[in-house]
Amino acid sequence: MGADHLAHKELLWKLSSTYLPNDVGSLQRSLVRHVEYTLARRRYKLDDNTFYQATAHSVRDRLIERWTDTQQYSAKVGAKKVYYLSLEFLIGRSLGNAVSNLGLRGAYAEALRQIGYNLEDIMSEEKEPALGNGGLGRLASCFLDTLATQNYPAWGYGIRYKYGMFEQRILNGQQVEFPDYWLTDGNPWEVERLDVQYPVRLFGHVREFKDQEGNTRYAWQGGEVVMAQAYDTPIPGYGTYNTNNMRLWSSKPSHEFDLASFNAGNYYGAVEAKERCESITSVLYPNDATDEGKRLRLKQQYFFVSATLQDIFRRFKKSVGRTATTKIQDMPKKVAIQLNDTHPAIAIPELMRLLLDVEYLSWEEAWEISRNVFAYTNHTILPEAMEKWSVPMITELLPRHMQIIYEINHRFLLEVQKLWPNDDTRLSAMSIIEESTPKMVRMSNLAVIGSHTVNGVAMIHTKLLKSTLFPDFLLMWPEKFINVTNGVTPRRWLLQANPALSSIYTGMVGPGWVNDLKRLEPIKTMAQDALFRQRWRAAKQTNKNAVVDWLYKTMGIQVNPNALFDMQVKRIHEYKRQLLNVLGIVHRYAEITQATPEQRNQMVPRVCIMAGKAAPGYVMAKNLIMLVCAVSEVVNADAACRDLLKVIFIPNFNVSLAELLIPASDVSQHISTAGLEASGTGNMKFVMNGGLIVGTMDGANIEIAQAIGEHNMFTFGAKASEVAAIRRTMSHHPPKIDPRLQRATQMIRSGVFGKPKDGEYHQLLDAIDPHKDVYLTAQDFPSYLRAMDEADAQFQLEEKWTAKCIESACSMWMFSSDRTIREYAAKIWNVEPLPFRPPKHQN
Ligand code: GPU
Repeated sequence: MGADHLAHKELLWKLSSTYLPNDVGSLQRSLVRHVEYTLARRRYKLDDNTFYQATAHSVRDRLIERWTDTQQYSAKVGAKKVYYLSLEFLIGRSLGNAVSNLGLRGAYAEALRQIGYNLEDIMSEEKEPALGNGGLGRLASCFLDTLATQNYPAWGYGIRYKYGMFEQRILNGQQVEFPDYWLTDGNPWEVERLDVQYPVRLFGHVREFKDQEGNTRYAWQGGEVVMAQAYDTPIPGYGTYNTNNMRLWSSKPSHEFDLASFNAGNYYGAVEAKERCESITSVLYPNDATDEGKRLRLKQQYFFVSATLQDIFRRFKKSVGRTATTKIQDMPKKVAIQLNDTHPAIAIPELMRLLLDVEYLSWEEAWEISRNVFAYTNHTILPEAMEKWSVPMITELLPRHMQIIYEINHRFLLEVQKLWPNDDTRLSAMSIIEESTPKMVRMSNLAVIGSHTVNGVAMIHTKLLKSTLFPDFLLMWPEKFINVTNGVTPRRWLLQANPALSSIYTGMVGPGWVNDLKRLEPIKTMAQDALFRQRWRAAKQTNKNAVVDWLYKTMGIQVNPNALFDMQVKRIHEYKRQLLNVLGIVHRYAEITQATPEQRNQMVPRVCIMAGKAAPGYVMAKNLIMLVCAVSEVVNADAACRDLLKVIFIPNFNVSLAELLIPASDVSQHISTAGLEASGTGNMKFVMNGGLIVGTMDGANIEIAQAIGEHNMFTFGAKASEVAAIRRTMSHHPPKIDPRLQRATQMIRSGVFGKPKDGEYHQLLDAIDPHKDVYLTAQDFPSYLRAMDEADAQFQLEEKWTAKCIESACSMWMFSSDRTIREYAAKIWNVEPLPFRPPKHQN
């Protein structure tokens, strides 16, 4: 190395090694610089949107410093990394999260205020990226926040959909889907890495040949090659320099591809083919916990997995190059890959292919590595959600993978036969291949066989997973199955969403609770303090007032701010039983209209808020939305209800709306048929924000009840252990219908809420006929009403109610994703935190 070179290096280091200043004046200069030079706008007459863009760029500069330093540091150390592979990341807005995690919220607010802007207004200019459906995608984003906050070297990998989750509008009382083109204003949070692109092959054929040692080898050739383009988004931790990376892939045509088709003289055909390439990452499939089995979806999955594994492999091999002692067999010491449900499970045969066909390892060596790299999280036991791909489809699209899957299965079934000779029933249940016409590949079996650990997401879910979904696998590998109960990040769901409550917490115990939720526990005793209860109620009222104002401003609806705010906000699904909620509302409406004025005076006023999207092809879910809207119209217009009952369906539920609504709830509903909601995560957010739950003994509700005390939850309904027997008996001994349910359904059927022409309401109600009440809606109705009445009664005891809320909210530490991720790190990934401390820092 020459002296010149060293001098240049030193100068470069000097020029770049200080962090940007964060005093108010410097922030202002950075904002104005971005307005002038990044956005190329004049300095006067700027709208909020321009200032949003400028603020985002200014914050991004500060993220980038920490991000590149963190990445460089972890590469230097050669630490083991976690890769969280997910087809969905429901990140929500970034600006508020970034300034808060950087500790710069106050400084930016002040910098903006002095030049005539309001940070909150600026923040609401951000278009929310909705690259996920619901709980599964949001969980992935909570995990990324915690991984960064706890200094774990971890990357998220996913797809940069051009169109995210559709925008839901309600037109004529029905859901209508509109495309969500979220990139119209560009995306200041991402960096396009033009130097990170990988070819991804589809279709083609497999060539068999002998290598030098005479072993039979396979090469996948021909077909089409698409390019995967990386886009990186920094994920800042809270109160740490560590900033992780979320890498999302976008598809584009490859040059080879272009030339071949154009040279063939088929201009139109070639352009169409180009469009087809880009279409791979164009749209998020809007199905939540249901599988559509569409070909383009398999292409998406493979495209994403192939690019991701090439990237992980390249990084790993670079690190092998750095230390002479590491070899490819050490991959599991450096790489942990978590499969977020089976959506990325094609990664298992893909890694096998790389190890066999590219690295020339033996099958045994490759399998050993692969199995020690992958772990799989299951998020549902609903049969309709189990991913299956037809053998002919995989054979056409991914011929080599089909071979590898068959080989994995063959070797696996030999093991099964050794354990259980002549047990064909067990063999066919455990096989990756379902012997149907056409044959199907069961992705969940592949994921279990190819992973070292399989986890469920709440205690009851893991139990059911073991007993109903994978009982044979459990016998074979009892230690493979573990539980890791879900959690949510207190940064977004408390600190950002609920400043009123957060400042109470910080005032009581200091700011440390934000990444150590256990510190809230001592506040429980304050439930006995009348003055504290009053402050608590004031915070809740602030949040309720914000919703009242929002409802009036955006929907023109006036509601009573003192009413009990009751919310059910989540994807619309039969198993989540929004229908039970609506029937309860109709019952309440009937009670109000039939009550005397004196009786009305005794009733507790309620605002019933529902929100959530229905998959576009899910008829029952769409009918449900129709019914809610119709009920809302009639009830809200009825003078008898006035202040006593309002029913509101809020369109286009998303992360930002959740941040507004959740802190304002008194009661929220998590009322799935027992055994069917794997965990639920909304339930955790509501209780953390000082709301109480009306819920079934399902998913994480059970563990929440344990943590906060059962007396603090309004539980009802059949237990999971009773469901099967109830279903069995109902066909020949249908239970008597509760007269109140009879009245409610009669009102709906008779047209009190209109008569849609295709009999949509009849369809909904026929499904709860006591003979075939699959989701036990009629069955659970009486106990549901009892729980609701109990909530009403308790709500009137204001002081006691507040005490319940305080006790509950301050007992929620175990539902922080910080606890969840520590468990993943210890039990599954075997990774350690790697805090990065900057060598030089001038603030
Ligand atoms: N979940 Br599978 C989804 O949101 N989407 C899916 O495709 C599948 C599961 C949810 C579960 O329904 C919910 O109970 C759970 O809390 C969440 O995943 C995160 O584990």
